[in-house]
Amino acid sequence: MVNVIGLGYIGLPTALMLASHGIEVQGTDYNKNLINTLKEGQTTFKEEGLDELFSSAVKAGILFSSEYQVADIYIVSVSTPYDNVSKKVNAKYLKKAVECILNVCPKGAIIIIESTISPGTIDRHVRPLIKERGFIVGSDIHLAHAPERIIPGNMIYELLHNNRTIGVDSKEIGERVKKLYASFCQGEIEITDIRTAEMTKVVENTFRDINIAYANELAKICRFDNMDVYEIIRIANKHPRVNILSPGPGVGGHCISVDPWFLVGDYPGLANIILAARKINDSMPEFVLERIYNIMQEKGMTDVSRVGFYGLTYKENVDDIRESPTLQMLRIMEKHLCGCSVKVYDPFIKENIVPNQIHNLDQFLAEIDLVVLLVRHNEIVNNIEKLEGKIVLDTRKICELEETYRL
Ligand code: SAJ
Repeated sequence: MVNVIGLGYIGLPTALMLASHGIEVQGTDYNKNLINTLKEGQTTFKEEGLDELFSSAVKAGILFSSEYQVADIYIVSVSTPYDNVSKKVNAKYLKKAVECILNVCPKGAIIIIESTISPGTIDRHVRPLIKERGFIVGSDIHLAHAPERIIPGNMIYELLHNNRTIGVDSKEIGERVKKLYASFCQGEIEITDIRTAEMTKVVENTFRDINIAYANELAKICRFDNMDVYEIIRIANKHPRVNILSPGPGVGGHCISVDPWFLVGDYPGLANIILAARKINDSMPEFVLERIYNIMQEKGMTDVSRVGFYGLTYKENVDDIRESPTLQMLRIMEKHLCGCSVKVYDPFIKENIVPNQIHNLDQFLAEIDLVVLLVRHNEIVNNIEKLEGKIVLDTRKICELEETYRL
């Protein structure tokens, strides 16, 4: 039996996928509301194909509980934030989960950490914890690190098809963990040591952060010297070895905006490009606010309440708002203007989470003159003609209408 600990954006789909492929699974989360929602037959976030996967896992007998279970294998998928000051990984949730597992697990159990962690986290935080409790790693308890690579918006497809990495101390445990993931994963499964697996995951997300930062820096240079960054990227990408990503209002989500900080925290003085990239991406919400200010001046607009932010999530077609550029912009405005009267709308966010939030696109557009497109949701791509007559600041290159300003 497999006990999946932490039923968030990664743990839940993983638990459902295993259960749908014939593995006996119990899902555990300390959040009792979340467990109740799942027990009532509802999923806790939106993702294409998740509801169907949920039904199939329930039919297959998956169980949910806030208690840790006696199991042969544990998959830990809890949050691993970074410490704001030291920038190092904050392993408190991970350690708590491992401690709770040690309270119930039988000898010989395998603990697989899926949460993203910086290189050395298992050596520094998990092994000592197990030792302190009188267990021997490698005989009483086995450890593995199997970081997840799925992308929100295409999670179910990627769970099935992505290649995976498994870090372990011994080949035998590697093969057992590989067999578990191979129950559903059609990608290649690479077995390596734990530190390499830890580093590889962080390196992948850092690679993307640096590449996005390059696009964002180009956007700033092109704005300064009045060039079209999108046209330049489009043409540069015709080169067989150039593939520049898209500039945007910032890098949100709980992965790319977090993981590179682990390297900055652990290797200060060495992680220079990585730190610069983080700073560039973190500066983008402020850059967008400056664009708004300049456009308002140019148009003689003075009333901030006639400005609307379209999109609250960190990216298109997901309902995840963690570290979202829009929230960062709202926070900056709150701080500097002691309150913020811009209107906000996102088709994926039904509850009120910020002031002046509107829940209908037509009403939102009726109440504003300047619309700032911050997320490329399909809804706006398919309804672009509704923006006719508005002043548009498009941070995602969605809109080709006249009166469209870009980053
Ligand atoms: N973004 C841009 N320009 C781009 C691409 C992205 O501004 O050209 C922005 C997005 O709008 C968003 C942020 O970057 O705010 C991150 O979005 P994303 O789609 O690049 O990535 P995530 O955070 O949704 O998922 C990433 C993925 N990592 C990589 O592609 C290397 C995913 O495969 C990982 O599993 C995930 O992090 C994770 O959980 O670690």
